Amino acid sequence: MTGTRTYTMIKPEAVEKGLVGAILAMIENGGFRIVALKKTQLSKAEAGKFYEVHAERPFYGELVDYMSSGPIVAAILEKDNAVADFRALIGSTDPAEAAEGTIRKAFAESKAKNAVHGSDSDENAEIEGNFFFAGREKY
Ligand code: FUP
Repeated sequence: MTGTRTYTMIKPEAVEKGLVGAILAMIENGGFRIVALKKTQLSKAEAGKFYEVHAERPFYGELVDYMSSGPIVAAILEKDNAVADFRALIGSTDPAEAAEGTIRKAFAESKAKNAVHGSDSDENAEIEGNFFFAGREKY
């Protein structure tokens, strides 16, 4: 069975550039229902924990610094086949490779500053959503 929820973050550079409304519009127009939504900022320790799976990658330190550098907008989204459909909507990690019509094609600056995060599995969607939201914040 494919899961119905995924987790996303609008990353610091996109929040700074005033793209929250435009990105949420693309998400809703893509057929996703917003289950939970908040603006917050990750501490370095929280960003480190969130991206723990990438700890051995050469870009980990920069990724943690960047993701804790300013506020983000966190959301849980709902749709049939949410994880795969949302990754299709956001496009490739590298905006140079992202397809026309995707959020990263429209708004990402680089592989690191790529506008949005999208969970890569149902299991991670649940872990990531629970990292940011309590039960009473999900509707
Ligand atoms: P994605 O799932 O598309 O967000 O991409 P990855 O899981 O491969 O990477 C996680 C995050 O690491 C990306 F959002 C941005 C960052 N990253 C870099 O900073 N440099 C790279 O070369 C690859 C990824």
